[in-house]
Amino acid sequence: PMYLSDDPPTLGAIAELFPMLGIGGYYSGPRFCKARQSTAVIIPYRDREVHLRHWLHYTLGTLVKQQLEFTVFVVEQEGIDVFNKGQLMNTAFLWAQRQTRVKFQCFIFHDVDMIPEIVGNFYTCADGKAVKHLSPYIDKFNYTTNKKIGVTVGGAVAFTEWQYRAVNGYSNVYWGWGGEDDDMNLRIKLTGLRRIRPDSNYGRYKMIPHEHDGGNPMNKQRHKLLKEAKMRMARDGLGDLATQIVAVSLHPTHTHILVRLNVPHLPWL
Ligand code: UD2
Ligand code: MN
Repeated sequence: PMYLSDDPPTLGAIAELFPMLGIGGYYSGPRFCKARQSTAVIIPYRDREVHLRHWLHYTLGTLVKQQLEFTVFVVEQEGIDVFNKGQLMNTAFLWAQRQTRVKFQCFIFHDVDMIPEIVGNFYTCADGKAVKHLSPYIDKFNYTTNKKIGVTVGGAVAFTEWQYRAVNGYSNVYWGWGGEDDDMNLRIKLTGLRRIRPDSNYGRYKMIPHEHDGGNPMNKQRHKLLKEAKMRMARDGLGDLATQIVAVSLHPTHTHILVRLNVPHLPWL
């Protein structure tokens, strides 16, 4: 098991630990060879600074050791309205594709509180129709997976550009906690893709213990939304995303994207 301190290094101190990263946290890969894949790690975020410091402190070194070309994108929802993880993911995916000089082949959607424990769990994508769920074995669940726990593709999941476009990205309609990961799992199946996982020696993660966030109340409509997922899939996602990028800042360890969402009236709140 892994024990984390209450006070991880500051962002400035972490930057000093990783001088090999360029502007915006871009790592061009090992010096004497070319990385096979270029990976964008996309982290939905709001008000979890201590988790982000832990994540960067532990994971940047892992990514460098894996000899990838990569950038970490932290995509933050502006304001205090209900959180919408799917819309943040979609926004960051489109931005990473359109606005940067790097051609990313692999997009990894990653909770800020999930710390990979094994350096050899590669942050790369699989070929063809296999979507890679990187994080099936979690300390909180004693590193076991079973149907009761119900982790589908939550935590950390890797798509090639083609795969992510084929599923039309995440659904945009899940506000608050829950459902968007199960909806994505369904999209993967309905699109004819399959889900693969590293074995239990590799896909191991620590989930930093936390309470439910105030701005992310449990979505009481999530089961209902999931029932209509199939019907919605073709239009709901990358295709009908309507978000605004407010600011992008290039930090020494990561690229930060601040996003404004159109928040509807949510009767269940
Ligand atoms: C599970 C899933 C997660 C997601 C969620 C339901 C696993 C391992 N994780 O995590 O992927 O599907 O259920 O929505 O299965 N966040 C913020 N600020 C907030 C709220 C959320 O930064 O105020 C981000 C952050 O990256 C966090 C992620 O959203 O890790 C998921 O939220 P959570 O950690 O509260 O949900 P959890 O742990 O139940
Ligand atoms: Mn969590």
